[in-house]
Amino acid sequence: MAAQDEVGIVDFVLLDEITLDKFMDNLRFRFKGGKIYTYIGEVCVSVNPYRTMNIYGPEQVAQYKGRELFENPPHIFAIADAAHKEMKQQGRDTCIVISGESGSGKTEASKIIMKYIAAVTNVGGRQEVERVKNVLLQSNAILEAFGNAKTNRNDNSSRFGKYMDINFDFKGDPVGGHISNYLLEKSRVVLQQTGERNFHSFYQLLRGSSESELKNYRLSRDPDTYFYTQQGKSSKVNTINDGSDHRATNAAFKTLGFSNSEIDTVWSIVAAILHLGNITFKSQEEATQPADSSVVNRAAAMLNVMPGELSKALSERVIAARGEVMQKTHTLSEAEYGRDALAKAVYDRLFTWIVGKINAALNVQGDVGKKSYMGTVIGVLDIYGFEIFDANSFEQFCINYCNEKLQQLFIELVLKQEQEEYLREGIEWKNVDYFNNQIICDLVEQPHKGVFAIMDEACLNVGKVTDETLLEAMDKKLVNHKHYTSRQLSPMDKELKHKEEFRIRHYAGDVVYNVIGFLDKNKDTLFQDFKRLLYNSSNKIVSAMWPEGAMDITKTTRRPLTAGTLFRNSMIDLVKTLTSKEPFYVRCIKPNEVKSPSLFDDERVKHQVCYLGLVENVRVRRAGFAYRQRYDKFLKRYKMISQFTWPNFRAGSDKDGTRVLIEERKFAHDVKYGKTKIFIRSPGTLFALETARSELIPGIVILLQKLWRGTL
Ligand code: AOV
Ligand code: MG
Repeated sequence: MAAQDEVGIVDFVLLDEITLDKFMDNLRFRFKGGKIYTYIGEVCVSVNPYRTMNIYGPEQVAQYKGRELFENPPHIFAIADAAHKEMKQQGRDTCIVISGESGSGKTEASKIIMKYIAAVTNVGGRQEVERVKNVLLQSNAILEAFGNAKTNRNDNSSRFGKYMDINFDFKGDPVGGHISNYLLEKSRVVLQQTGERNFHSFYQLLRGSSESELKNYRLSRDPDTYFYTQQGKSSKVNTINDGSDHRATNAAFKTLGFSNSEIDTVWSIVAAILHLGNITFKSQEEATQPADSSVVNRAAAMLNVMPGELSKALSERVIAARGEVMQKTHTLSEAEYGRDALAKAVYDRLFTWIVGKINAALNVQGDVGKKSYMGTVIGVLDIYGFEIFDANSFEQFCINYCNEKLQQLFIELVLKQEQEEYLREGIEWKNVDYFNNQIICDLVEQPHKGVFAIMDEACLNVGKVTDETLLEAMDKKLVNHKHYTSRQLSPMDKELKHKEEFRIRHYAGDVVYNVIGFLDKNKDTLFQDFKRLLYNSSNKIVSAMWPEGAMDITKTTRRPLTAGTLFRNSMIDLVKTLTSKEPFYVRCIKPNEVKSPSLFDDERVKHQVCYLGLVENVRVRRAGFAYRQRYDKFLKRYKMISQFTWPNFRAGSDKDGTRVLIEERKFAHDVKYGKTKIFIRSPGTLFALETARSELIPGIVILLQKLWRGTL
């Protein structure tokens, strides 16, 4: 196999010298030449092109369908196909892990993968499979409307993590799926930094609704009218058409089988939140009340609750002390806090409910839904990327921890296990060093000593625990940790300007977090009064979203797990799920900070290449081998190309057979024999074996010319 396609080297493993500079040269050269994909073995490195690329059409689908990675120029289609092929041929669950920082192209990659899978399956045109494919594709429009927002890093930034399993039947056709969503950044509902927006859904509702719809929702069109949609002072984004997106969202709702009243309820809830945000309070003597009852009325109408009840729940709360139930009026700040907590919780619940509905539509149905269904899955992971903002809070902490976990998985599976396998197989091997971020994962998630544990401990303390005392506790426990410091511990550090700040040295860079709000976001409680209010809504859908509103306040209940602990547990589960599958990786890179299709910002890209461990990846891979297979499996596939092994195996072990076959074909220089597996260095050898095999198998006519084009 020649190393070149039209532009540069298609697989970094084939660089003549593996250095950061050479890596960068090739990546830059390819990006400038319009080639956004390059391999490291089976890992696909993708650079965000920031422009529409004409490489995802039917022609390319046909070009990649059923082919081996090395037969075509690098493309994300090839990764999707490899995952599909592996699943179909080996009957193994596979997953595609897409990582990279915010704005690097993960969500786009995940959609391209899903479209490809939809395009290459169901040749038989079965109706149920068509339906499932439609639901899979259309669900993105809904999830992005409600879970994505404009941030200062990305106009369409995922504010939740998504792991999607696609179920396949024995024919390799999608018959269902399941989405797991991770921690939605709900604080955005009530608070946005300058230059950012609330979730797209709010602007879609305002800009996309007809006049009469707006009237029904008692809204006025301008997002600047609403406190929850104007804080970032950037309600219009020129890459986004909220009006047409609104139509797409509604069309997707229809495709997924949401009823009209469900769709109306969804938008009513979004409207209710906008109204809630405009409620202000006035305090008189001991009491605090909404300043303007007409705003309360509107919000109440949208939630189908009694305005008086909403007003009451916003002004006071019921507390239970020693079995007795009492009313306690809010202070002004408690009232404002309650209002925002309500808005966040309502949106969060709505999002969860929507995901639940999508999952119901994706449920494996019909014959394959029966117990006998022995299908396999492809998992696609698209999370929120590593991010650093001017102000970083609990949400960034969770998001960045999530990225640490994925990096750890990559290290574990690609760098560590690969090297361990060489050791195990007795293959001679020069160790490759890399930075192992396990130490940062520990810093965050360790029992007792990790940040989440320290936070939980603080939350358990009734009494005077504040964010400041939380920080003190962290300082005390983490004082000697290399990746942690705070203003208190490093008073001379210029990056730490405020006493509430601490810094974590993440694998992808240093992030300064402000501890204010951490405790509260971790506890994540909502006054019972609100839950009861919503449970009592005359809208059945709203009511069903709040079953715990039926609970009696005097009954002591177990303390629910904190947001941090829930998130940590879900990440640990996620990693387990991913490790149980055969992984494929897409490593996304952001070429510049200004969304330019032509600018390749050397420093920024170099930084990413370094922290993603890509050069180390190449080293491990290169010193290593492009392909390895157990001797028995290898022979099963290739025995027909040697008279020693076909039609009759002339005695000896599978290893012996393999050795004779390889020597006959003159590939001895390119392989090593491990204890149980053969290791083949270059893809070209495998390709030649494949070609020899297909020439011998009648019925499989491969157009050599086409095969050799481009990559050879
Ligand atoms: P992300 O998912 O990695 O960020 P996106 O997938 O949303 O990043 O990509 C950001 C933007 O880059 C998209 O809206 C497109 O404009 C552009 N883009 C990315 N990939 C492509 C592509 N293959 N072709 C054309 N344009 C592309 V975040 O969700 O913020 O971590 O939390
Ligand atoms: Mg995204």
